[in-house]
Amino acid sequence: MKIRSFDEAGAARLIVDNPPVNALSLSKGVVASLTDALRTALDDPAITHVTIEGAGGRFSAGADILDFELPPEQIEPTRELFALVAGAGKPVIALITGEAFGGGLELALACHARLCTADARLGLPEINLGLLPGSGGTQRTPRLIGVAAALDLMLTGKPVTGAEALSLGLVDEIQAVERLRSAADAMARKGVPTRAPRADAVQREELRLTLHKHARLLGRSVAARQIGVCVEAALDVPLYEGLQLESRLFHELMASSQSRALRYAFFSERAVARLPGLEQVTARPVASVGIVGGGTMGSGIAAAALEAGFRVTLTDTNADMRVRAETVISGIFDRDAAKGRITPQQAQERQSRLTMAEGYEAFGEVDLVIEAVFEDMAVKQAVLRSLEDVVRPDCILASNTSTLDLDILAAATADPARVIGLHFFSPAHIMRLLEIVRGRVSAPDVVATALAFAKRLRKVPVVSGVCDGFIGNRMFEEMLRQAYQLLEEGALPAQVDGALERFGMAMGPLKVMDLAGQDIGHKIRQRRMAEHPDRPYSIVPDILCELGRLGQKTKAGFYDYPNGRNAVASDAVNDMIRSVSAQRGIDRRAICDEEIVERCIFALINEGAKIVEEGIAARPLDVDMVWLNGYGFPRDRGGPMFYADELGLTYILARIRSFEKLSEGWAWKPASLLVTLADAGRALRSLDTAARISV
Ligand code: 3H9
Repeated sequence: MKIRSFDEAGAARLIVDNPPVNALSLSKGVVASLTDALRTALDDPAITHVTIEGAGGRFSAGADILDFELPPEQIEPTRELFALVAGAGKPVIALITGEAFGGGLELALACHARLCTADARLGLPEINLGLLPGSGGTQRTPRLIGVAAALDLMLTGKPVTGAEALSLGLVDEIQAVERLRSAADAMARKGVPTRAPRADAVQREELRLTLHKHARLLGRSVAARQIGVCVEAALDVPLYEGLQLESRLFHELMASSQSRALRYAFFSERAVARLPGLEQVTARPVASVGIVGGGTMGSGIAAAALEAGFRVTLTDTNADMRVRAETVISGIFDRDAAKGRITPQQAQERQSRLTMAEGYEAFGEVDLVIEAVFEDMAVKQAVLRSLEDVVRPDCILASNTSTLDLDILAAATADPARVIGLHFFSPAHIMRLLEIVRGRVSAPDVVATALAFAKRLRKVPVVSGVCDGFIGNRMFEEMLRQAYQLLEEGALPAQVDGALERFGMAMGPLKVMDLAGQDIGHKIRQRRMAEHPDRPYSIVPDILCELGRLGQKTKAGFYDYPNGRNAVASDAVNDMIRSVSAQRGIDRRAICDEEIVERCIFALINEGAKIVEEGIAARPLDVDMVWLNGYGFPRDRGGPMFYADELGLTYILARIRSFEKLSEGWAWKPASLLVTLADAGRALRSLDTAARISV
């Protein structure tokens, strides 16, 4: 039963009970049952007022996102329900605990009053799905709390706490959870509060200023612009007309490519942890974690694990490194406390679960050990072998390698089935992506444990098979190859990065290499040249290294960094690039942004398709989640695989074949998977059927 109800003290108590998040589902009958229960209460003369609450300590996470495939008229019952609530002849009061998000908050806004707990979370996150609040939010929120606060709520999508909601005027009272019902009864007896409307002229000025504040977002997000349109209408037209406009724009947005991409991202981020084939596998319990190595990665991983509630033991043979690691970790928690993200007590409690140790003996009872030592096969193999002598037989051994072959690493141990890769991205306590590298013989329950562990760290875990660079770096190498090639053919760094940043990448690839350090790329290229001496490589990045321009750390790379962080175009580098072209006999030509984007992004798509074809990634969505969460691919384009489907595989393939004629044509051999799917008129997304995705 999705709605429970009972009568008490003259009140009808309606409880939304649709686990896990009490979504106001149409297809599961939640909206219909709530409408019936409300009608019954309103028709019953013994009932003086109605309260609505959510079961399990959460009010409602909003509309059921899976319903969004329904035709527009089938979504109407939600709006009809909210109209019934707003127009009820008896007070209807929302009692909010946990989350009231999206349609959940809009239901509460349609009520005549709202009571909530201080720690409840209220928000209108529809923008994160490329939508606007479509059941009254854009009209009722500004009328209740003013346009500035309403726009901030809708454009950031960030929730506010109950206490903040009270100061905004979004709710009427804060109450302890056990007092909510009786306080609502008292309010109904006294009469629900009413508010005076705000002065029009002030509101108009606030609208102008707030839209100006969010100008950058408005430039990119269609939903943001439509939210602005609706909120402006809230100042100009009666509620009824505003609601009609909102409904029309909501349905337009639903069909937009940005919204489809963002909804795909929402479900895919959850689907990555449900790896096909592991459905019946039970994860091993993990309460304590050992970490080997107190460097940047080791410290970051320790901070992430402590934050998630694990007991952590960190070892480093070097006493100075131990001191440094402890300072780095406490610094992370102190900064969080100073910014008000956690209390000083929480910071202390996290730190208290950390034990520093010199040797591996301290790992006797831990459930999982992650080595984060120097990136060298022999060093890492020696660490794993030594660990085997002290840990329990069921303890999982994880390596944080970013480049080494996990199968060779695991082969050095007596039980390779318990070895897995956990490729954290730096800074490890912040970056959401975690590549879980599954060795040829990694045991299924070891993979399932790694996934469950990552979920507890609130990471987006993507399982990758063993290959050079795993999913993310292997694809990035192909993007970089094009970026370097474009430099030699006629583009300059600011143009390459600019085109990709305008496409939506968080940072252009050349700036990424300046941040990572040109010496890292140099090492990888040396390896590649040894593996394939027959292939031509761009020499531009190697000359940078020879010039000592290693990136941000030397204040000079592809760009100059006079203040250490902000990139400024370098005449010296631009001249060097031109002279490389001359030296290689290349007639430099004008290159347009479109060519830059196509070559760099289609290179990702082609390599991503090969990765799926080889089974390195289980599904296209796994590739996409790597790129959204670790490499700054624009979320509103869904990821390289989703974007390929949006453009059409036939088009992508035709362009890839035309690029095959370029000087590095060998790098453009089309993935067989692309050819097969394009020939069959199918999309990459059709391979994602195991995931619960509807776009
Ligand atoms: C809206 O309301 C439109 C209206 O304005 C207009 C209507 C006309 N629907 O995140 P979790 C699933 S738009 C369907 O892992 P947590 C989720 O997929 C909506 N399913 O848990 C997952 O499924 P699975 C505006 C939903 O505790 C499971 O619930 N609302 C929905 O870490 C658990 O989720 C939002 O955008 C949904 N609305 O976080 C809220 N929400 O287990 C989006 C969740 O099969 N949701 N699921 O993978 C959230 O922010 C988080 O899920 C929440 C819980 C904070 C609620």
